[in-house]
This record gives sequence, C-alpha cells and structure tokens, in this order.
Amino acid sequence: MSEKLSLPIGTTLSRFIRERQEQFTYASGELSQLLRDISVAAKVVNREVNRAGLTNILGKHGAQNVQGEEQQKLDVIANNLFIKSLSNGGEVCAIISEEDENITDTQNPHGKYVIAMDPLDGSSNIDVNVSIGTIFSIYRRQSPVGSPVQESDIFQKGTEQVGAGYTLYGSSTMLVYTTGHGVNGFTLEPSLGEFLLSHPDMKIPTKGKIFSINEGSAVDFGQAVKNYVSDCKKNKFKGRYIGSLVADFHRNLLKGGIYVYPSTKSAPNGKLRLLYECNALAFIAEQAGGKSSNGIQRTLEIEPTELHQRCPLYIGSKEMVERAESFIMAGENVE
Ligand code: P6P
Repeated sequence: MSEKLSLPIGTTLSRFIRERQEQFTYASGELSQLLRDISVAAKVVNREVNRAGLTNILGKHGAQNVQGEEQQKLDVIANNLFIKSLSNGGEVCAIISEEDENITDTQNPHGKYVIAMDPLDGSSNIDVNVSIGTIFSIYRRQSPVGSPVQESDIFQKGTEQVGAGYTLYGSSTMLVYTTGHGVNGFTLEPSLGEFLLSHPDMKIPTKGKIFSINEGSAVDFGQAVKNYVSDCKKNKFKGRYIGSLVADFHRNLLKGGIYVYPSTKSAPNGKLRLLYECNALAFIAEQAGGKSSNGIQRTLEIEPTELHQRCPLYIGSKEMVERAESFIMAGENVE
C-alpha cells in the first residue's frame, strides 16, 4: 500500500478525496463520488439544522419511527435528504436507516454500495440547540451488480465496511470519516460552502480521564457496570455526558475518553444500534488507534441478524475500554 500523502490544512474535501483516490489503487471513482454525495447531503442538512429555530420546523412531526420514538420534523427532513442524494448519485443500491422500518431500495441495481445511516442522531436535543449528528457506514454489496439486493448485502459485519463517518452539527459543522486508511476531519466553511481539512490523521489518546455514561440510569445498571463507574470515580475521571452520541464520541476522540451505553436490566442489549450507530463509530475509533466492544466482543465482529438490532457500546481510548472490559468480563458477582 502506498504511503499516505499528507495534504495541507485547508485542503478541500473534493481535492482530498481525489488525491486519496489516486493514491490508493483500490479506490474506485464510485467510492469517491459516493463520499461527495454524502457531503452534499450533509451541507443541506446543516442548513436545515441551522434554520430549525427560525423556520419553526421544530417540534414533533407526529409520526413515530420504528423505535416508537416521536419523529422530529428534522429527522424526517434529514432522512429524505440523504435518501434523495444517495439515490440520485447512482452509487448506492440500498439504504438502511434508523428512520425506516425496512431498507430503501434505491432502484440503482448497478450501485455497488450499501449505506447504513442514522440521519440525525441525538434528535431529542434538537429543540434545546444541543449538537446533533449524522452517522453513516459504507459497505460494498456482496451480490452481483445488476441483480436484486440480497440479505447478504444488508447483514454484513462491521469488519466489512469500506468507509464510515459522521457529521457533527455543532458550534461548527464537521465531517469526520475513514476509508480504512486513517481518520480525517473537515470543517465546513459556510462562506465557501466547502468542507476544508482541519483535523488531518486524527488519533485518539490511548489514555483519557473522561467517562461518558448516563448515570441517571444507574439504578438499572448491573453490578459490573456499577463497579466500573465506581472505578472511574476512584480514579477521579471527569463525567461528561451530552446525551448526543456523536458529540460525546467526537469530544472523546479529540481529548481521550470512553463512551459507554451498557446493557441494563430493562434493556439487556442497551439502546444503540449496531448497523448504523455502533459499527461506524467503531471503525473510526479503531482507525484512530482506539477500541470498541460490547464489553466483551469487538463491535466490528458482532454478527448482524436484524436491521435495528441493538448492542451495548464501550468505545474510545484503548486503555480505558480495556479497563472497562475487565470489569464486564469479571461479571456481576464481584461487588
Ligand atoms: P439516554 C440519542 O437518542 C441517542 O441515540 C444517542 O445520541 C445518545 O448518546 C443516547 O441516545 C442517549 O440516550 O438513554 O442516555 O438518554
């Protein structure tokens, strides 16, 4: 594999993708075009998120998503925007989305890729202007190009991802992604409407002092999780929990830390979804030198069997995840 070409801060996303495509022989033009399609949709969603307070599109859309959660209008808008951009781009044959019970067949039988996405994660924070994000995974289809989409295209382990990323709609809007050759972050320059390279070759610190877990649910934690949380406090780690996975993950990626959404008595598989939340962030975490598991098994190795299957998530700085795993593996018996 050729050495990674280092490109200067301020390089546009389009140029970065083009340069990287030439650099890595595997990279077909289609994957580059797909990444561009995602970035276009992200810019439009960003505009809608920024306008949300002004154009009174806040509040409940009234519909319920497959999770039985109130669907915010922005959720629906973001979902439709990404589906439209990815369908029109022609590179994608199927889309898995948190917002849709079934997969979307894009009617592009010659599309070589499948996308799994959470179009607007953290949507319960929209009304209170807390950062929210889009999370996406990119898979190569397994069935022959031109044939109907098969289950083998949809239920792929996280190790099969050819790309993954997230967009964070915060004080600035960022796009962070990997295609398996490191992690790079781009910040949207609104006056240009361009994502510019701002965080080249991102690496998560091996150690950290931030732990992100919703202690409001502590009554529902098993003893092993309670023991781990006590260990964090004994080590004087700082508790930081925004309640928006992308925002918590991004902070930990930059500063070091661990995000935990554990198995609980009422939700043995936790809350987060394997296909369009955990796998994408796990790919990024590992590419940045971090780690991700369900407390016992590597996230990327978990076999998907249902579209919206959930899994516990321990993700972030390698040494912090390994310490958390030691408590989970010790099991419930240790007080
Ligand atoms: P809780 C948002 O709904 C989300 O999926 C993640 O973005 C966030 O980290 C988590 O759920 C928050 O869940 O149960 O702590 O409110």
